Amino acid sequence: MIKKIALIFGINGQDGSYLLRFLIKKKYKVFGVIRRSSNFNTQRIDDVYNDSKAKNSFKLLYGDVTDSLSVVQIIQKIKPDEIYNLAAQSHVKVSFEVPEYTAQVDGLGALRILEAIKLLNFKKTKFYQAGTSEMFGKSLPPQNELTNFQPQSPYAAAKLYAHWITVCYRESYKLFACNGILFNHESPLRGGTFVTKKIISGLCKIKYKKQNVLYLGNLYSRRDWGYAKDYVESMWKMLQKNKPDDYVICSGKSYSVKEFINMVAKELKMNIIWKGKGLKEVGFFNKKPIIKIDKKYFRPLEVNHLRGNAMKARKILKWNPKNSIKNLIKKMINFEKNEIQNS
Ligand code: NAP
Ligand code: F7E
Repeated sequence: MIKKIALIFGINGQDGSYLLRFLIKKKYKVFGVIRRSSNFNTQRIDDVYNDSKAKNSFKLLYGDVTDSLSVVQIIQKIKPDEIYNLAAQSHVKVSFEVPEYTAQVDGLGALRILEAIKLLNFKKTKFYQAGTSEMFGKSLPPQNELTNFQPQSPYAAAKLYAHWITVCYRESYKLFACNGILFNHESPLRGGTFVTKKIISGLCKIKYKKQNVLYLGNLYSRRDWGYAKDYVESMWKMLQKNKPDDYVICSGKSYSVKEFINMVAKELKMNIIWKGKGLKEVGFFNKKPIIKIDKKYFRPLEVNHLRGNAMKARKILKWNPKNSIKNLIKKMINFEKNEIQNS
């Protein structure tokens, strides 16, 4: 049987790791692009890489979406059936500090891949672009494919360029190119500076006396959180349709950061008492202040409320998230407890 070939940019990130596992189960041969780093950066995929059963199904290559030549050469060599562009500087707050770099990677990165597919005349290669609910910015919820984009950060503006250049190449050159507009999705493999992982890791460490205080920023923004493993399936589903299109992927429910903290605390059987307001708001556990606000975690502009409507994906892709936020929290807590026990 001839295996389909997938190429993933951003393979060692959270989503890359779940997508790799998903595609290997679907019997793909997967090539992943990693950047050279001064230390090992493949922890999320090492188990698959070292698994002898996956040996002939998974290869890593060095490359970078800011380097057009490496992008063209890799695509020319691999001749992929499907390309997933997950590569990004994906932290919204950090994008205010490195806006030009973020535009290079998150905006022009997509253009470089699309241009390579066009130049090589790889008409059969399908392309997935990792778009984001951040592009909706200050548009009010519920957000769907018809909602106006009003980006509120350099990250969102860069991703919006990638979104429209994907549409442009689809319509101009008839490429099979799709935008997934994914709302926040989390997992045990989420990077430690994103709020869900930071909260779960912080509260677990506080419970087991490995940390005293957790410092956070805005507790009142609301997000529509889902489980990354469910969301990567939608990426693949988009590329299996007869026609390329754009889809919102979300759970349809939103919670504030403070509500998320309270859900995690409940699961950990920690009763948090909140006192004070604004920068003076504090969360107490057993009379000790364990959550404090630090203004360094606030952004110059905030996206206040994201809550999506995934009706189109449900109908056309037959995609449905399998895990509730409660399941997600349980999985993340279990992972964190194991990490603490093994440390
Ligand atoms: P992530 O964990 O931050 O992973 C990003 C990946 O991109 C990493 O593998 C990173 O490699 C790679 N990368 C960064 N710069 C690169 C470059 N110049 N060339 C090649 N690779 C590069 O992000 P994620 O949560 O998995 O998200 C995957 C994608 O979906 C991202 O594009 C993100 O913006 C988007 N997205 C995420 C969410 C979410 O809630 N998770 C929601 C909507 C959209 P290094 O390890 O070398 O840095
Ligand atoms: O922030 C607030 C913060 O950084 C969520 C990325 O995957 O999803 C992610 O972007 C909310 C924000 O995610 C802290 O102000 C409070 O309102 O976890 P986050 P994000 O900015 O929503 C989208 C869809 C993406 O595409 C992105 O790639 O939490 N918040 N206190 C905090 N956030 C952080 N990071 N750290 C805090 O201490």
